[in-house]
Amino acid sequence: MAPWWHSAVVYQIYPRSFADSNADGIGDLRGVTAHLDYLADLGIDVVWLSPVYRSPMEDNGYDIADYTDVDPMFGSLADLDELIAGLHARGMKLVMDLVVNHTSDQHRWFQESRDPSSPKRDWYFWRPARPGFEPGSPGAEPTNWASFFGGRGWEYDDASGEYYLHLFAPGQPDLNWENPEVRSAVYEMMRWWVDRGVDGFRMDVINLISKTMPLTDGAVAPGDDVSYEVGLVVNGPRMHEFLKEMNREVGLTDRSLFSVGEMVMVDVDQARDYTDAAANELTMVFTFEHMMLDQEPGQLKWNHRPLHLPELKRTLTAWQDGLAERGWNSLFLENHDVPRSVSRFGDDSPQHRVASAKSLATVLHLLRGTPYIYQGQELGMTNAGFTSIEQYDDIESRQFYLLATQAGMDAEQALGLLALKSRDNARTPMQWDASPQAGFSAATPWLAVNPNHTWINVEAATADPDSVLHHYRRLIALRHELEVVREGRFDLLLPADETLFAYTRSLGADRLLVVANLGGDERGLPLGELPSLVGATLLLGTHDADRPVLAAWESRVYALQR
Ligand code: ISL
Ligand code: CA
Repeated sequence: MAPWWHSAVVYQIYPRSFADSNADGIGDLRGVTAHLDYLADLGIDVVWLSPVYRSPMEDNGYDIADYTDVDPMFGSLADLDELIAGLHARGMKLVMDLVVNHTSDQHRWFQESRDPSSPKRDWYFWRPARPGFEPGSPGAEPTNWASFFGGRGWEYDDASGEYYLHLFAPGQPDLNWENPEVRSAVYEMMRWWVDRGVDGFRMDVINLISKTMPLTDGAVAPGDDVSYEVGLVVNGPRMHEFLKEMNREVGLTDRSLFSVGEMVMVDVDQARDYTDAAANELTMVFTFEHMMLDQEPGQLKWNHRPLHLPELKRTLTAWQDGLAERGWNSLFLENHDVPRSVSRFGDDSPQHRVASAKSLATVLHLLRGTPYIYQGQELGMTNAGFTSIEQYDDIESRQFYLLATQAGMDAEQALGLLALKSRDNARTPMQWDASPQAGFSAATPWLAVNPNHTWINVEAATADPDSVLHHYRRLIALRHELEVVREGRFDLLLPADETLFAYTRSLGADRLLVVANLGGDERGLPLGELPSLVGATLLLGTHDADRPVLAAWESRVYALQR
């Protein structure tokens, strides 16, 4: 029998932006619990909750100071128990964010580790300065590794004269997974959550936990930012060993728990090894190859270039094919780190927003794998539209602006790139209704609501049978109803076409055709290059007409005659 997550649809909640129950301008757990019927009506099976743990919030909770407590900003453990009960009562599951590549520098493990004589010194990567360099002087970092957020990956600690490694912000020191005490402390914490009722984990940057020992320079001159070399920083030699151990020690497979590994810079073959059921590691990985197609190859996301549709199709197809026999895919176009898909890959103008959001959803949700919806995506929420640096909150965005302008980029250009790529595009408050703060909060929110909430919101979308929201509801229902959507074979059609995305899914005698016009001009249906539509039934479409022409951003799903 297929594992339960083969029919599941996941909804990601970024709690600080979802719903504020106590009018302090910040979303919280009771806010989530208040909206569970909305998620159940949509057809959601699993909620992935971004971090709510105690945290100084340097990286909005991805810097954890206490793994077994809720930050007062979000509520209490009792509130979390209530959320779990509310989800379970509606047949939904809860997946917690597990951030164990690093902790916060406020975590007591790290506080103890600061003392060189502490038994926890080795729980993190403390290293002396590069030989021949004065500790703390330019270029003295132990290796040339960079931080994912820009700048150096090492922070100098005056008190002990050594550096600690942080692949993200200085407030996010990397845990040393080579140390078995670290691993057992993490597994114990995971068991604690499972015993509390959670149904699985989304594992933050999990393929960074094994680094190649000893830590050495990457293949660029010291002082240059190292490219994240596979095997050195990413996908290190003990990854499979650590994941198998975690699975066994926490009982992930035994208890049929959900485990999705967020993995940067992983390829299809590696992903298959991580998610092969026989390996007992992860149920699926969450990867980014398709999210990097609108940046210059080998460069940072700020080196923007337009998406070329055939490349997106080629990448998605490689993952569909590569994880067909063994392994399992995650399907997503949005999370809390990337821009809104309708602004990025669709057309968020009033004329095309609804159709393009629906058609992007269609081509994604009918692939094979587990679809993820990021809060507000089901409304066709758009990028933030910020125009000044003060409007941004995100640590990565602010760091980029600072470093880029220091390096001579003019402010206009930096702001233009932020408007395209900042993580805050995804983090503006959820738009519930047309009221002044979008029904998110009775106070001024921590990040501004998008002015377009007056027409893009849950209340309006619920009332409109042609809304993006109702289209998502239908896509989810198709997955629940049709085995061909869950398990069918994927075949891409028209690979070189620059605006049409078309494919079939086949299982036994059942066959679906998905065809979408991902462009702003009307397109003829190339009937000669598609399977015959004679006797086909239209299961779902974005437009009323059943003509041999696709309108701008129109998509259709047909059940084909055998
Ligand atoms: O956000 C990114 C680039 O804009 C990614 O490189 C991101 O840092 C990477 O996908 C890892 O993300 C995860 O870990 C980070 C955290 O900031 C992200 O929010 C989280 O999703 C560090 O914990
Ligand atoms: Ca609140």
